[in-house]
Amino acid sequence: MKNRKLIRRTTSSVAIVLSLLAPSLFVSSLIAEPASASGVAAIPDTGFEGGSLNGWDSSSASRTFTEITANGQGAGIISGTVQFTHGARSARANCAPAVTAATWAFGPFGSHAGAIQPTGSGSFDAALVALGMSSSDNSAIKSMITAQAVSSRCGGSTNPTNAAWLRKTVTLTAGTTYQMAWNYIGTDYAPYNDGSVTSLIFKGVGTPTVTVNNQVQSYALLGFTNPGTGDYSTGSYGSTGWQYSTYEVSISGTYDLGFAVFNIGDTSLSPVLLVDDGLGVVTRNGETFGAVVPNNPQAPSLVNRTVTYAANNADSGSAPVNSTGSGSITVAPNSGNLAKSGFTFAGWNTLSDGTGVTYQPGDSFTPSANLTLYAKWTAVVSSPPATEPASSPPATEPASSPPATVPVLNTQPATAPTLAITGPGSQWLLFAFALTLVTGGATLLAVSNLSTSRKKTRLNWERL
Ligand SMILES: [Ca+2]
Ligand SMILES: [Ca+2]
Repeated sequence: MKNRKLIRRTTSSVAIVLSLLAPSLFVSSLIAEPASASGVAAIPDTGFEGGSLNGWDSSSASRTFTEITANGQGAGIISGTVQFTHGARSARANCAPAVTAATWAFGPFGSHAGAIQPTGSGSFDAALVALGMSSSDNSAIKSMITAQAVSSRCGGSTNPTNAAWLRKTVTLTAGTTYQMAWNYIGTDYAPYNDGSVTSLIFKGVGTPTVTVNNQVQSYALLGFTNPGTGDYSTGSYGSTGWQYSTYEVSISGTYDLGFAVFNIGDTSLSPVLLVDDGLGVVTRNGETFGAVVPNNPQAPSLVNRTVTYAANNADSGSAPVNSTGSGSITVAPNSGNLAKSGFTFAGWNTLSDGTGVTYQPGDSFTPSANLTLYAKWTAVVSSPPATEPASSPPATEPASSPPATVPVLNTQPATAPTLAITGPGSQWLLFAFALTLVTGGATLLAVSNLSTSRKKTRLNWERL
């Protein structure tokens, strides 16, 4: 126990120091995720967007969690992103791998999320009673925890101790699948297990079939700490990421929707359960952290996508590390200072030649498949000269040369003698013309006689 107290003190100090040193590192975008897959409904008024636990019953009065530590804080909300910092932890043989020191940031869906963490003496048994669960459900859960301690090979204590809980009465319609979002944060380390559950208890008359997380029972195990326990697990320290829990009923009516989170074996290093009506955001050391795969194949599983960054023929620097997560991802900055001579970094592109979709650092989108984002390079443009050279006209405009000779039609009438011919009843005139044609350098010369009679006049040309 001495050792565990020391750990708790150390992680708290590290968290404070880191948050003082580098608060800007943990500013996380609050990305709104589309509410659900088609055919799945959100439960109305379960998003905590009022900034309090109004409308919910809880194990203790509402408070605001400004950070996540291993110290129990009871029930309340987070408003915006909160951090959790822990040190390294060596592997636990046959149970859990080693983990390195990390700083996590958890953001709600929207502006606020519910948060519960065991504190004081409120017991696991009392929490399950408050949620309306039966003693047989209680026994079944404890049996499962014991069995999983064996199957996980982690061992450890199996008796749940103190707990925190949230409960809200909701009205559900038969045949509809409803969902909530949750995120379990393990602040403890293997083999000291902790865990969480959700429940849906009918408040009316009758015995409906209730299905939670695809299992026909009025509860489901959610996040636990030891690997292989609960329906999802974190390992030593860490988070399950945001997950969906699902609920179906066979009788429409009012139900108590519940969440509980609890220590096991002792009351040290208390886990946290965040609750919301949509998926929030998780980063680990600044990188997007997705949803872990469930241990129980029946439990809902979110599809993770991996985004890989490629240096794309950079001369220097390194590409950001891969990012794996579900839902929306935030595009990484050029954190490794990728550079290429003669080019500037112009964001990321889905194709190596830059002709695909371009994303800028800080953009967010939801990948539909694993994909690679390539550094996009834009050639450096050389500066134009200070003064543009004037366009010089040719020194002398070539004169348009007329053709050497132009055909000239010379119709100058020759001075021709006029000969009057007189006779009875008629008059004859004779004109003489000369025509000079100059064409293509050749001169044609012709003369004509004009002959006129009573009926017609004609020119009689003769070439000379
Ligand atoms: Ca919310
Ligand atoms: Ca614990």
